[in-house]
Amino acid sequence: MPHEYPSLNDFPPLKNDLLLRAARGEKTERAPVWIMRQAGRYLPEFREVRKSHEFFDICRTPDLATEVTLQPIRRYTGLLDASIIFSDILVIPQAMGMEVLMNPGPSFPDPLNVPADVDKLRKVVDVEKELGYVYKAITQTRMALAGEVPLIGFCGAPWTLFVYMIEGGGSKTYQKVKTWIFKYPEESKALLLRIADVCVDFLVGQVKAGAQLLQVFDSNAGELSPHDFDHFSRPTLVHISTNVRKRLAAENLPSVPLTLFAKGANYALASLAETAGYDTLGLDWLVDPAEARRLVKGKVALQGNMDPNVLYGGRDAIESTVKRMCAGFAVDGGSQAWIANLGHGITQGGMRRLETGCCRRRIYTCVRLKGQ
Ligand code: 1CP
Repeated sequence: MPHEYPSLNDFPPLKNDLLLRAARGEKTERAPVWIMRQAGRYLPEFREVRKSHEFFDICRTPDLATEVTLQPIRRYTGLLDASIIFSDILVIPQAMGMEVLMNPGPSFPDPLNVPADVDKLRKVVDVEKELGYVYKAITQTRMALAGEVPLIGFCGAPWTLFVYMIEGGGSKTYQKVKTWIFKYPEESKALLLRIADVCVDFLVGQVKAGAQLLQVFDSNAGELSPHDFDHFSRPTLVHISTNVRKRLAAENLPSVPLTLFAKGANYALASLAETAGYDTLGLDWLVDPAEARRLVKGKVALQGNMDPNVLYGGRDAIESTVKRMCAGFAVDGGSQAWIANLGHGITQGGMRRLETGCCRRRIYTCVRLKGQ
């Protein structure tokens, strides 16, 4: 059954728009906070759901996806300023016709070994048909959130998805995927653009279903040299931002803010801010906040960037890191165009409770740690 899209007026009014204002570059009374992978394995209530459901079954069942998306929002009532729909970046390779298992990390039984294997992918991907379950989950979650916080939609960036599709899972050496780009550059670029087109459809569909901000995860960007990033990732990221914006306008959909998290690509911060077409750039912890501000010259908002392992250092380590982040990201001494987050996903043994307040007068953190 095709998903019935709600009209925007059907959704409850948003009570906390800090995230959306910060993403648009506005000055906010404090920095909004959300945490990458906030719905996931560090939460006992998530592990409880996982006991009786396979990972992708949760993604494909809107009631379950809604439930686990809401878990961190309930547990940390008032502390998180955004929710992110529970899904995975690897639903796009699935939609393109590849099998993906989760045991416990992602694995592809039949990865793309040589360019001829691309013929095994669906020629035309009907994103609505393949991923309509994500749209249902988004609509249902946005209703259930009752306007408490905005809902983030997302997808993996083409380069990062291409890595998984060729390596067949996470990789330490990136040898197979590097073989592709250096031996078959034209075939690689063609496949990357095919993936980018699916990303565009998927992101537009998520806005239609109710997503209020979109994030593109290029988690493997840092594996490319600056030159190769310019050839194999950047064009696809620009393709996505340009076409998503065009389609949203043409289909009379909200012009939601776009965030790009290109992990490890801090070498490209200045040029991404200038030309990639995203409102916010997510940062890992390898770049100093004040240096990042200097590089982007006020052209984009910033998100990040605490090393998730600082959470293991205890209250003092967390507090001093948060204070340095607040000071480094501050503009005119205040919180502006900054979304407080980690520099990558929270790990399974990460924090139980994080509260970050950041304003000119007072900075506080209140964090409880949980053992592994
Ligand atoms: O068994 C389980 O429960 C698996 C754990 C898990 C979870 C909770 C995976 C497997 N994916 C997810 C959910 C998920 N993944 C979300 C929604 C939850 C939230 O953010 O609150 C999101 C946004 C992702 C995105 C994702 N998946 C990325 C990009 C972000 C990042 O971490 O860099 C990537 C690279 C993936 C692939 C993936 N899926 C799962 C794992 C363990 C991985 C990474 C594996 C690897 O290191 O290669």
